Amino acid sequence: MHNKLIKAAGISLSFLFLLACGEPEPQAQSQAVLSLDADYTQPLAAAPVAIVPKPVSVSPLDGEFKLTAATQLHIAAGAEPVAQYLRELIGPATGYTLPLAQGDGAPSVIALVIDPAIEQDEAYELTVAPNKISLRAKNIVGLFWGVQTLRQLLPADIETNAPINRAYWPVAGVAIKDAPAFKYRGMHLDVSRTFFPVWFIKQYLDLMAMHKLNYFHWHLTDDQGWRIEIKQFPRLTEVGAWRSGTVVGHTYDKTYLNDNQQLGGFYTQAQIRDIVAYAQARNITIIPEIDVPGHASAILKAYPELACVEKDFDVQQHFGVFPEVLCPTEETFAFLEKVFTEVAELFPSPYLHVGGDEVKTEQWASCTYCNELMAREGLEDYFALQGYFIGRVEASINKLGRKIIGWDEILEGDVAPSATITSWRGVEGAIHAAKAGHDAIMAPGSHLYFDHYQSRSVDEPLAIHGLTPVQETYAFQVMPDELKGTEAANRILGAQGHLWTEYVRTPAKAEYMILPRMSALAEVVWTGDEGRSWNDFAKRLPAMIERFEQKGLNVAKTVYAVTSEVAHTQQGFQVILTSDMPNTKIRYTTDGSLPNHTSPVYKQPLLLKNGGVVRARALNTETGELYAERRLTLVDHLGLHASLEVLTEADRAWNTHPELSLVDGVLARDQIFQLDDWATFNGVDFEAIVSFDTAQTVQRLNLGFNPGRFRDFFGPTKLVVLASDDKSSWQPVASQDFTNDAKPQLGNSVTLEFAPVAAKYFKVIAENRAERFSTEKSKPVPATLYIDELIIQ
Ligand code: TNX
Repeated sequence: MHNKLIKAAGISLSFLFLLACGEPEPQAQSQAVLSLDADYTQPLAAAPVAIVPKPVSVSPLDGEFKLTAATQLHIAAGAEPVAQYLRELIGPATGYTLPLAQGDGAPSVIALVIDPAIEQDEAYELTVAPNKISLRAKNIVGLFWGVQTLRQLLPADIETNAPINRAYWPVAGVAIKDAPAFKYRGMHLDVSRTFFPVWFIKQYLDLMAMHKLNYFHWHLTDDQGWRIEIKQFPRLTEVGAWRSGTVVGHTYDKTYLNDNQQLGGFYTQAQIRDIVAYAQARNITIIPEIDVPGHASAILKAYPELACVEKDFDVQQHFGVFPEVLCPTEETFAFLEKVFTEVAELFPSPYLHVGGDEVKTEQWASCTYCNELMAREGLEDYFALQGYFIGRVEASINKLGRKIIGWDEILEGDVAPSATITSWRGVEGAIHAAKAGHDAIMAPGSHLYFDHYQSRSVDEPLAIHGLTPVQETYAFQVMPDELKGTEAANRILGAQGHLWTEYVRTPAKAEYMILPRMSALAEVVWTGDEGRSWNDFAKRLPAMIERFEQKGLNVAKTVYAVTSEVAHTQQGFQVILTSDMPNTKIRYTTDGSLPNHTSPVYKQPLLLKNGGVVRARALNTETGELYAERRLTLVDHLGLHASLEVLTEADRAWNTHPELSLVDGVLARDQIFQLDDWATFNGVDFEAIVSFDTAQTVQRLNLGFNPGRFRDFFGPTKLVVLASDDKSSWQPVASQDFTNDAKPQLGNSVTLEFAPVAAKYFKVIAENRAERFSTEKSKPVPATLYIDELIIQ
């Protein structure tokens, strides 16, 4: 029981940075800080070179280039669009127009050169000398990425839209050579669950361009709304783009609230053409996704004749996986062919995404037509029917001269090798696909889903579930070891980050979820598996965050979240606090108060003899900013000195050792909801035996059942405790009914207090309600009981 190491940090990288735990020296960073304080009459120092994603090589050169109103552009034939982009990029802040160079002798020139000597696609070379910035690439794609690098060499306030009157804009002398590690570098956005306006999509594309990301996977249709105008089927948007309410809070919470507000929207074909052109000007290919045959509620509300069953379909008002599925009839395939024909006219992408994820087959099972079709086609199961469905859609799309991409589920249906796979359920889908001759895109939820929480801070806004800190995204290895050096390695095209938007209801929150995880992703796919290191990235990241803020974006600072390791030893709880960022100190308290600028600075592991509350925040030593807290509630109780045997069946999918986590002294009820911290019981009671070496006196039990600030779960209906000295005859000690629990009365835990009883063995029973009503499934399901800690006192 002693020296139990409790993994409270959940971040594998954190140990690497223990050395930084002392009091770090403030980094000497002279970067162009905050335009608000800048004195524009004084010459500004050039920004230190801090490029994200990290280029292949960066060599400092003497001197600096001064960008002024007199700077002229030398533009290679064909490079005009890049020149135009550069002008638009720097125009608002500088007011400069960058006229064309007249002859060779101009004193201040930016040259955009097409150089056939540079062989690799998308590669570029950038040299900054006092009189000339020279950017060379094989083609305009490389030039465009080079402009993104040049942009990051300029002072951060180049990103503002307001004009800044400055004598010149300095660029540090440097020679950069660069090329991407992977050719597919993507970001996904779900506009069905939340509809985002055109300006936001353009901003998303701008951010992608800044990060040298080149594929935008646009998730345009789902159960909660159809978002693309299709001329032949107007009801898709007249009816399918609107829902008459949205769940308030999380779908899986115990009470279902709905805002009853009509909500929706869609992109007209004109808007889509405009967005496609905008993306093209940024070297971004937009891959539209029309998700079939599942996630079809919005389609079926508009055209119920495409369903296998008769039902009053609706555009869904909450989130989850629904049984609504398209029926594999000729009518459906003809419909989809027409839809994809219009989609293909709008999007020049070589790929069209057909979805294929999370298909429920119950509506197929109840349909005579489907079963006859299966018999006729020799389809053995519903996976095969799904394969048949995707195969038919693929044939239509191939006729349009395009290739399909599908989520990894489509592999289960024997899909043709010409399909590319987006591997979201881990990396195995991609490995399997690559070996079977498919191209594949890495998209594992574990590292690349930006709808997950980014830190354990209780202050994190509601997220769907999961924990994917920036560090975790950064650590993602695109090329699996087992494929390295094999033929199949060529099939791994790259990777993409995802923003599903069930719980991302505003542009500001979307910005928060992607920034700066998008920066970490960029380095994963551009810099590649070799040649990048967190320590190095962490030094460059503050400059990137500064650029986002200059743009007025809502950036998450969760990368500054303090991480922790807790061990319980003979002396008490030992707490190690870590910051993964170099420009920080950690300030902490143990008196329950929120740390402020005068709280103690963390220097060495803390020892809390009898437990207590540790609240810690990182302090940015450059800006003075204090970030969101890491809170640890540690309780020393008899359970830490006992062994625990769980008698009922725990769901061990996420937490393999509930016997340990239930008595580790670390409470999870005041953090984000993270499944691995909780013992989980589906449709069964929690029943456990606590065994002591010698008899102990017990008079109080407490069980936490409700996670975090933004979730609301059912607690146990009853607590029962029995005692025994031989583990066979049990004496009742106490019991209490909590059937009518409510969060405001109970808080996040239930407590049972009783007259002291001494015994070697205690049996604890927390009764679970038999069922709860599932909003997702619209019917009662077995209730789940979560318990973070069994506090025994
Ligand atoms: C699974 S990823 C889904 C989406 C959800 C997402 C939430 C995939 C192909 N399907 O419908 O939005 O999880 O993280």
